[in-house]
Amino acid sequence: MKRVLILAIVAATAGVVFGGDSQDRTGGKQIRVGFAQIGAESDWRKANTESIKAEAAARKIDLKFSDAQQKQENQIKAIRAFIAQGVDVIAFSPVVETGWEPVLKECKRAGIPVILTDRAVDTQDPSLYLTFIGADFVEEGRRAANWVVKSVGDKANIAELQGTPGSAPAIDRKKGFEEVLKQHPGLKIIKSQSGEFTRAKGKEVMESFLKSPEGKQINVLFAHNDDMALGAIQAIEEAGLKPGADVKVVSIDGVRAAFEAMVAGKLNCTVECNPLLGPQLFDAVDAIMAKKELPRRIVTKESVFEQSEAATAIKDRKY
Ligand code: GYE
Repeated sequence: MKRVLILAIVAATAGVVFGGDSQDRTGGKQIRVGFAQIGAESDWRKANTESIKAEAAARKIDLKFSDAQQKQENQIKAIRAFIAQGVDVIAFSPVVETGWEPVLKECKRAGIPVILTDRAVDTQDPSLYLTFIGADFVEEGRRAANWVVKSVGDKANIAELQGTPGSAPAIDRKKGFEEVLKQHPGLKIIKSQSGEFTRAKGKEVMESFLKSPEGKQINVLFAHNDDMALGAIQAIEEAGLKPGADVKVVSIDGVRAAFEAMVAGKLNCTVECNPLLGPQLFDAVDAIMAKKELPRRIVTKESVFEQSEAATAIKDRKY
């Protein structure tokens, strides 16, 4: 089995002990946490929401959950509502990287600690949030490119489906992928566009790629998430080509549907990005309530899965 367990939690601050009973530390008062989610654009996101809600329920935390339907303005409104309600901790997954400083300053003025989960923000002011819990997206992009180098070789015409414009995973996955490509001049991205992390858009954009003058040259697809790859796989089939063979497909997330596509021979590789962040998020909330110091960065555990191991690995998938 080629499964490689790559990263463990980086707990930079020594002596941080998480966990415990959340009710005791607040003198019996229930902890109130506001979470501003991005939306439900992908299977990854749905698993992420599920994990957060389930963990809050298990710890008897009063979770105020808001779904922004992909809109930054909705996330900002939700965060302002959490401030007005005086929650103990605010957590959110920022849809894009920029434009958060004003609302984060409002949290700071209100004395409410902020935890970022999944995606990072672009800010020069480190005092605006306590910690960021999530994957290393640049490394995920590198892993996808390394798979291309290893399995396709030094020559390929690559189509790229990017995630939501301006989002941390779209920016960083592209960066990591291109970093590896620089050392292999025969690997060329000949088409690149956003598929907004959804199946429908992934299919639509792949259709237009295949119809373009360069369409016939595409022999590798790199999708920034599994959902877009799954949509694109349909487009490839409808164009009379074999996904997984005529066009090799590598994507990121590691959701169950991606494993099913690998078992069917249509997807070649998925780079795991773990959405099950609920336990780490509420460990951090517990640490804050106990006035313990938190590491600035908490990186999640991730692997890479290839087609040949999909049938065995799918049995252990939790999302
Ligand atoms: O890859 C994608 C989701 O931010 C890591 O967002 C997350 C990404 C994930 O919609 O499927």
